[in-house]
Amino acid sequence: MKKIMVTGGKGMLGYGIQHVARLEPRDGYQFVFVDLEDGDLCDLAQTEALFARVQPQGVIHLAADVGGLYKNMAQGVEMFENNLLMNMNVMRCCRKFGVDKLVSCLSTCIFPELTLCPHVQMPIDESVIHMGPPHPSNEAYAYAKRMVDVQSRYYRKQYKSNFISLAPTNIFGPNDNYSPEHSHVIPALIRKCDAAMRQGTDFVVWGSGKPLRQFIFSFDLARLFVWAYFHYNDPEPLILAPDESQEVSIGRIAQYVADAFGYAKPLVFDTKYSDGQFKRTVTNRKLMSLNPSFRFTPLPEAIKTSVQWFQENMADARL
Ligand code: GFB
Repeated sequence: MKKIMVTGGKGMLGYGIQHVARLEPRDGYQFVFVDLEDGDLCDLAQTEALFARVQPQGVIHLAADVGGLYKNMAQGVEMFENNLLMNMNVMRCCRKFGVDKLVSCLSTCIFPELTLCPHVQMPIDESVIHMGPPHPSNEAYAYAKRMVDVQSRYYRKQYKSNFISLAPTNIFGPNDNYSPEHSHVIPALIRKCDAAMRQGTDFVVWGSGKPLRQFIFSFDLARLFVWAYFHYNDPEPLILAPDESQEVSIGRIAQYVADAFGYAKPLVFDTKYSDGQFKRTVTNRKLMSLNPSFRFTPLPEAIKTSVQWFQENMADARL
């Protein structure tokens, strides 16, 4: 039985891969989900001990120091250092322990901020990843993640390592991180709308609600990560996002959350909070050329599933 070790296995995307592995088991393969309590990947000795214990043939590396706009603005040092350390140690151990395939995780927030790079056109594709500075709101995280692309390509070039990197757009789904200060927008809105329904208060959306994002449901992304593990072997990163036409405003996504809760009052927008990056439209042209039959879950349905998970699992949720 070949073992595929999933780091960050207890996080949102790890939970999604657990869901997919149950629904669509792969003959001859066993997924092994590990998390911080199994070893701190920022520490090389603990990372080596984890690899020695699991002896994986494959790795899907999801563990990261991540967060939404406001965490990125407040903790750039930790997000830069922790992600560099984890990615460095995982790649070193993949080579040392003879891992056949490594899948690492980038993000579409790491691509050039177009208002700073007039030479880069929208929609963004995989070829422009290093062609200009990222948006200032998550610059530290973005540069740490860009090094995953560089490190993967040089392991492939120098040691023939089959290391790939995938760049999802904004992810949401069950078992997300719902902490008010550090979470991404959709789990933050879910937590806030739940509180507004319970307390009869206003559902307050931070910022103007005007910025635009492409959101990907964690269960769809998990299927794409497993597909890429078995079918994608290029050195270039691969963007994983729904079509550009699925780009929505923060205000629209907040309304989907309100609808899922049955919250009937008007949304309130608190513009003293930063909007962050206005727009980062990416194309999924390369993904759809390689996996043309893939279908994304419609956004309102995915939001409803995520809200329902929160309502049913609030006691265990990361608040
Ligand atoms: O997911 P998010 O925090 O980060 O979304 P980014 C920020 C947008 O949602 C801003 C609005 O326009 C916020 O004004 N927003 C509204 C809120 N209410 C809230 C709220 O209660 N909490 C939060 N967090 N936002 C992320 C990166 O950027 O993109 C990640 O920070 C990751 O690292 C992801 O790469 C793909 O979408 O701006």
